[in-house]
Amino acid sequence: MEYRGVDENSIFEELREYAKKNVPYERVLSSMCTTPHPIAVKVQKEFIVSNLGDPKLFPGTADIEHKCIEMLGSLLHLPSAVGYITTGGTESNIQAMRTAIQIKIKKGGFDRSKANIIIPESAHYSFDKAAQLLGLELRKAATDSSMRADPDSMAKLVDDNTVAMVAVAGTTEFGQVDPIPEIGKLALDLGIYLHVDAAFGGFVIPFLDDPSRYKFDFEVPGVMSITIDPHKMGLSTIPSGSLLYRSDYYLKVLEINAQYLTSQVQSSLAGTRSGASAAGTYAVMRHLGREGYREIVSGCMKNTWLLYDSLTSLGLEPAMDPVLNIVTFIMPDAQSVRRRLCDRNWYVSTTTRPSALRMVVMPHVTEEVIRSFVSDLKDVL
Ligand code: 0PR
Repeated sequence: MEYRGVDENSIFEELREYAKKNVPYERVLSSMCTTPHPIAVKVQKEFIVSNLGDPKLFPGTADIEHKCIEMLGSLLHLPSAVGYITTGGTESNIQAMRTAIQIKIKKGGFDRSKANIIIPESAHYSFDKAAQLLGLELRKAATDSSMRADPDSMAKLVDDNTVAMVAVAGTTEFGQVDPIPEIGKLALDLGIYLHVDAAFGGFVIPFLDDPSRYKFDFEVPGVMSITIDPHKMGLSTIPSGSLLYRSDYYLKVLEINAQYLTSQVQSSLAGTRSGASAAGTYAVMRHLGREGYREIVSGCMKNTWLLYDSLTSLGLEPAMDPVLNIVTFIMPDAQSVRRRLCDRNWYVSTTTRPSALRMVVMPHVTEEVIRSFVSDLKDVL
């Protein structure tokens, strides 16, 4: 830091130069984030001073957070659900695993040094982080030919020291939904905590033409907590994640004494945390309503099939039919295709098993973007 401060205009000029280096979302088919809804951006400024880490100082913002959880709970078939706004899927997943451990400790009769969690091999890498942080053995269950978790494989990995099982509603790579009712039954039979990672799918599945096709939320017996991210398909600003629990008990087991806070206790992982994120999330959910999200998801799915059909017409082979707005095409040299697309300022990602090119059809991936992308992909191939 220099001794003498710099005037505002110069700072803006400097920052705009930096911003120019960033890739505009219209060239990005690899991201689960998108341009946030303008209302989410607009309302944040008014809550920028709010710290939800000390909610008794900001009771109005805390009410907004509760309303967010209530809206999310009703979307996930449990209006009485409890929880809080997090920084994203990673924090929510870590916290869910921490909850499961605390519950197991309360129950007693297990060896903490041998604690393990069972996740499908398709689960997000945030569970690897959770396992490292919390000293958990990570047991990865097989997926079937359509990349869905195999409940039998999960069952085989369970032992007395299993603290949680995880299922995914909208996998990161393929956008697949695990057979959550079957996994829920297994979890109930074995008395194991089940967490559902719907970081991506939570704001997509309820708005599909036939949402009942994929049961993934609190309507499934056995599901104790759910990760659902407003900063992905919820169109809120970064960072906005959320973690919901079936009942208050799960938040209680996380409580840490914090006498110097007005609330005396804290359940969240982050201490000081953004009230602006909660306000932005509240605003966009209230503004769009289910109808608004349905329109957005319907547009994304239409474009998903447009991209799918266009790539099939090029003679490419899909890795699977899209379930959500993620398209994957088999490509042994996916990495090199990705690099060549990058040279043309297109950003896509790849999967490893099978080797495929992966595109996420977020709301900024419009029909026009798809046509221009397909034309460049054709050249590149
Ligand atoms: N769970 C699932 C199923 C996810 O797909 C992700 C993120 C997470 C949890 C973790 O969420 P946070 O990143 O909010 O902590 N999936 C994407 C990924 O890692 C996130 C992403 C978003 C990556 C935008 C790139 C990007 O440009 O691939």
